[in-house]
This record gives sequence, C-alpha cells and structure tokens, in this order.
Amino acid sequence: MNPSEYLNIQKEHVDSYLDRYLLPETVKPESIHRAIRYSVFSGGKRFRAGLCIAACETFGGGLEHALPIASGIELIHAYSLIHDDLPCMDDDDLRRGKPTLHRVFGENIAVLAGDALNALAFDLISRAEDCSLIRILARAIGTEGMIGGQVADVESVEKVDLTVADVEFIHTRKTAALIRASLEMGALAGGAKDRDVEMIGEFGAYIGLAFQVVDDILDIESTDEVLGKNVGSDEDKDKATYPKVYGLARSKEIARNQIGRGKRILDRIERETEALRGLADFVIGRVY
Ligand code: GRG
Repeated sequence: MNPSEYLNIQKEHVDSYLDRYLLPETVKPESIHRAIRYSVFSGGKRFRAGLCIAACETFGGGLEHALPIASGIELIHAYSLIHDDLPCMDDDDLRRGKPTLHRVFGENIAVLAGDALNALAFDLISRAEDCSLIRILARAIGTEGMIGGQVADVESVEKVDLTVADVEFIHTRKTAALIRASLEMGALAGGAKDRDVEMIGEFGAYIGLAFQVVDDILDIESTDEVLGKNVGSDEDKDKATYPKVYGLARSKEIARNQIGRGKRILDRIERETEALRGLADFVIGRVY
C-alpha cells in the first residue's frame, strides 16, 4: 500500500471517530460547535494521526488503542492552524481550500474554537491508560515546543540578522515537536519499551523538521489551488524559512537528508517499520 492510500484509510477511521466524539452543531451554543466542525472536517491530510496509528501498530497495539490519541492530536493540530491564521498571527484568508475560520465565524469565535479544541484534545488523550502521554503532548505544544516555536517565528519577522540556527530553532518547535510527540504517543499506546520510544522520537524529530522544510519549499513552488492556501505568503511576510537562509536547492537536499537519517533510525528498531518508512517518504513526495 502506498503512503497516500495508507493515510486515506487512517483518515476515514479518525474522521468517523471524531464525528461521533464532537458535539453536533445543534447543541447550544451552536456557533462554537459549527465552528469546531468546520475546522476539523475541512480536509486535512491527517498526517500526524497516521504517524500515531502507524507507531502504535508497529509495536503491536490495535487501532482501538491509537484512535482516541490520534484524534486528539488532530484536534491540537486544528487548534494550531486556527490560531496561526488569525489576524494577530499570519492573517490568512485561505486554509485547506476554504475561507479561514475567523473569516467565516469572526475572530472571537475562532479564538474560542481553538481554545475548545485544546481542551477536547486533552479529554481524548486522557482516555489512554498511561498518563505519560498527557505529559508528552503538553510539553510538545507548550513553550518548549509548538508555542515556543510560534513565538520565535512571530519575533523573527523583525530580526535583521536571521541565522540558520534561528530557523532550525523555530522549525523543530513549531512543527517537528508535535510530529515527534505523535509518534512517541502512538508507540507508547502500542506498548513500546522506553528505548524504542526514544528511537521513534528521534525518527520523528528528523521527519518533523523535513516536513516544515518541505512546507517552506511548497510555499514557493506550488500554487494556491494545489496547496489550498495562499502561496508566497512566507516571502510576503518575510518569514523565517529554510529557503530564505539556505536557498531552494540546498533546502531540498536538507529535507532529503533528514528523511534518510530518520530511516536509518528505523533500521535499529527490531519491528516491521514499512508503514513508518512510507510516511517518511510521503514527507518528501507530498505536493500539498
Ligand atoms: C495550538 C499549541 C498551539 C499553539 C498555537 C499558532 C501556533 C501557536 C502555532 C502554529 C503552529 C503551526 C501552524 C505550524 C505549521 C505546521 C504546518 C506545516 C501545518 C500544515 O500541516 P499539514 O500540511 O496540514 O499537515 P493539513 O491541512 O494537511 O492538516
């Protein structure tokens, strides 16, 4: 099975789980439940959920162990996208080919929908027996992780002497931290031993960085139609990206090298890692 087919299958599982979990739009206050569903079911790839499920299954866990966690991770991801698009952040109009949440529901509801998704995600993750999953997620999205990366990203815009280290700092936190945590949490839910969780986390750090480097490249080389968002916005906003500090050709090489390093970590795991390898290749091959 190719990685896109694999992701589409996992996406169906996750979407159906979330459809049952999230409150219907008819529940008061209707606006927040409509907004949450608008954001969650707007067509994401479910890459982080796919990683979580693949990691869980790699270590012998079943889909039923992975699904609440994979779904919770996608709620965190949805929350980060809503807040990232806000006028006080990137001020974007388009996401996944549709108007951004605040353009449809207003800024106040968008902020609250993001906050609600954060709370709901922890409700789902708390269904895992092992409470260390909650700690992994909280750290991955806090000031040492996603939020820390976002702060550095926002502040980098005014930086005149942006360095390679600055961009690496942003990317490893803003994007790679959640990707890494998705794998670690999936592995733990599948019953992996500490050493394997550590290795899967290292794999996640490599492919997570590559994911954001490819995101930077697509923002230059793709189109609005294919990407579902406004391309060229990084350059317009003078954002800290790999192509900005390394150029396009070297950025592509770096992304490929990261994937190669990640796969070499998988060689050391004494399990069938085909699904994880496929998802690593997906990072490089993806067009949106
Ligand atoms: C929610 C913890 C938290 C923090 C808010 C706004 C913010 C702070 C962080 C922004 C993080 C962010 C949006 C990083 C970009 C990551 C990225 C490459 C997103 C696109 O991911 P895809 O391609 O999207 O997987 P789809 O649409 O497929 O789900």
